[in-house]
Amino acid sequence: NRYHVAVVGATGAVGQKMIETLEDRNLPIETLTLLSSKRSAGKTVRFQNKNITVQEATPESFEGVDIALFSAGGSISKQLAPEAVKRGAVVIDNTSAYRMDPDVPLVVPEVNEQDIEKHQGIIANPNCSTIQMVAALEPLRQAYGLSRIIVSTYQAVSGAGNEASDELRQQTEAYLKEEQYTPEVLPVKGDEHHYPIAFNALPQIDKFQENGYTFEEMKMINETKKIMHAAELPVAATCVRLPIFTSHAESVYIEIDQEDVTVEELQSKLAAAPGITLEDDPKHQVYPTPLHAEGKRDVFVGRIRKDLDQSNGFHLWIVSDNLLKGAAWNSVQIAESVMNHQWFTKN
Ligand code: 11C
Repeated sequence: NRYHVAVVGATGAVGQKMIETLEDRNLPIETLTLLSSKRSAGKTVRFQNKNITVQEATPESFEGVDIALFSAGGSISKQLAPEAVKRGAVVIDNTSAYRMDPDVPLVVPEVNEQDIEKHQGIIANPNCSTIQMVAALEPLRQAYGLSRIIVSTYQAVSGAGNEASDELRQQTEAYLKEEQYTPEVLPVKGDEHHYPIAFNALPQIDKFQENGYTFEEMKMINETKKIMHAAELPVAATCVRLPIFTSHAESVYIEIDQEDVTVEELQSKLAAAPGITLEDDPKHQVYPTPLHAEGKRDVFVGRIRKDLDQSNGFHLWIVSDNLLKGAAWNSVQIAESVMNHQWFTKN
């Protein structure tokens, strides 16, 4: 079987990585349709040695499409994902539009691939900072149970799109030349105040909610519970943007359901887990960093320590490329899984 695949948001930071990942994985793609807003339509993109012209996304764009990968913002997904489904496509949506919808599976293949089977046309791809955390914690949850998660993130600007990466580059140059600059994008486009990101740390990712948490923090909390099927699991998050172009890092504290588990046991579970690379050798200063994770598909884990006071508590450092496992690669993994499903190949 060969498939007709569409990418919506083809010129964005994640869309570009989706196209590269589809090519790298050499999927059975008969035709690739690249879609965007009117503004970006007309650009050309290389795929499998051919130039493909990006077209404006309309409901009719999805005629004959088998799988549509969406990453063009929540409002585009709200508007066009149902149109794609109506025309027979399976939508893999990388926005927050449908993630908490009870009829939409929210999937990290290493954790809950089987949820894909319950889809009704749309499968949601979680938020980047959620994906890398649950991928790393699931092997430990399987082995020892999990009774608490407290996470602080160190997130890259590319999570906020190409505009935010451009802002970091320009501000850094201006700062070093001692020139004036006016922040316009971060922390959140459209919010009243903007703060410099160059040489700074911003404890706000996405908009503040009524409860004082940001939407990014609430995504990490709510999505983790949904993906792990653990509505009662206590999760707390603090999300911080740093002047890093690519890869999110996370300091994660967990409590497991068992006492007397050793760091070495956790390390061996993670070393054997799919999609995880253990980089944890403090004697030789081995641990993951965002720069080193950039361009790689795995989730990297290091700095595993037992809490000094809480006998079932551990600290971990989790790093992954936010545009790959956090977005494009996880979406393509879901697409591969869909292609391998009996119900899909028969259609
Ligand atoms: C960030 N995590 O780093 C966000 C980007 O819900 O898919 C991902 C937004 C989303 O700004």
